Amino acid sequence: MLSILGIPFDENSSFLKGSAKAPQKIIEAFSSDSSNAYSENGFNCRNTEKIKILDNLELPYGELAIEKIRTIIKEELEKSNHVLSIGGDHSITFPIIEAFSAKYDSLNILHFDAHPDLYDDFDNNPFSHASPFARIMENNLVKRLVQIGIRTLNDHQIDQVNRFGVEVIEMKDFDSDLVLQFTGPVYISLDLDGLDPAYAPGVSHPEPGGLSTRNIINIIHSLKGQVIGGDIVEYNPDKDINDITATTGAKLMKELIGKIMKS
Ligand SMILES: [Mn+2]
Repeated sequence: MLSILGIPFDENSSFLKGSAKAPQKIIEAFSSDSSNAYSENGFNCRNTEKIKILDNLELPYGELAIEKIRTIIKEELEKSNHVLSIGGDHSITFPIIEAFSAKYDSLNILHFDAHPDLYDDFDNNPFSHASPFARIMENNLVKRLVQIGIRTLNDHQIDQVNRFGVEVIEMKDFDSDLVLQFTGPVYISLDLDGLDPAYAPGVSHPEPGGLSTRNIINIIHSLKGQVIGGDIVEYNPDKDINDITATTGAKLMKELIGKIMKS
């Protein structure tokens, strides 16, 4: 069983709010009759015996929200084997990974993003959406972090990459024939701004020169390893054009579900 959980939370966004409105829009696009329910690897994503769409999480303010996300994901992982979270800003990934690492040993993270999100501290907020992977790595929650699509490294973040041994595949070095191999469970964290803004204009921090939708789908399809969960974050409906980004988020949601359920 895989549970889909909307996490409408954007308190830790540093520049623009709006991603709290994302889960409803992406799940609407996912459920829309404009497309059928199948992932490209042949899984019926609307099979209600295997896929459960939960009500969006209702969250308190501040650090209590982080605690609640961790608790709910832990509870859900006890009931279902897999959880796919729809954010929200990227700060949700830290408490989610705390919950996953309690269940899964030797966890790997595959992280698509324009940004490494490794700031030790951003605007005096350790839970900033610019910092979740610093919190994950300093707490030794995963054995391997691979980042793809990165095109915003600064000196501080290069220091953090080296400090934590992060494997960064920068956009300038990206090879579209890339095939990734992992030992042990893989969690996929997908920030929609990893895509080029041409494919996903509805984000708070658009960074031109990014991945195509097909690049990401090919990496997910060709990945060798067991994918056990993931998240799709940072969609900002206020910045979208004709729901392009919601539709793209829903497509990637299907491909992630297909990969999880068939891997
Ligand atoms: Mn980003």
